[in-house]
Amino acid sequence: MASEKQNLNKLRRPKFGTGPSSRFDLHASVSEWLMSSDPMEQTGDPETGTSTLPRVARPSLYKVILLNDDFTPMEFVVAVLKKFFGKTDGESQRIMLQVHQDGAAVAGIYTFEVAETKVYLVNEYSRRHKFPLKCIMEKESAETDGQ
Ligand code: TYC
Repeated sequence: MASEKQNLNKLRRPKFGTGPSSRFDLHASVSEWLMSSDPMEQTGDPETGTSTLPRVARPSLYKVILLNDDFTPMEFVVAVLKKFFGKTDGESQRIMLQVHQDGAAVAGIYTFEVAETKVYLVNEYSRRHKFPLKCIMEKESAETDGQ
C-alpha cells in the first residue's frame, strides 16, 4: 500500500510533469518570485508599528471641459454629455446651459488616458456630425482647486 507521502506527491504533480524541469516546477518558481516582492506583505518594525510599505503616488487628474460655440445645437451637447460622460438628462441640461452662459464647463474629471480618450471621442463625434463643438482637457491644479 502506498505511503501517505506518496499519495500526497501524486496529488501535487499533474500528469504531464515529472522531472525537475516540469511545467509544475516552473509554475511554482514563478509564483514564488511573484510573491517575493509582494507590496502588500507587512514589513517594517512590528515593535514600533513603523510601516515601510511602499508609498504609492495618486495619479494626477484632468478636467475635461466643453467649450461654447454659436452653432452646435443644445440637444446635441446634451446628447454628448449623456453618451460620453454618463450624465443624466437633468445633469446634462445643467452642464450644457453652464457652457452656453459661461463659455465653458467641466463635463468630468479623469486620469490622463481616460480624459485624453474622452476629448478625442467627443471632438471626432462632433466633427462627423459637422458641428464645431470642442472639448479640451486641463490638469487639475493643486492651488486653484484647493487640494
Ligand atoms: N451656444 C449653443 C447654441 O446656442 C449651445 C451650445 C452649448 C454649444 C454648449 C456648445 O458646448 C456647447 N446653440
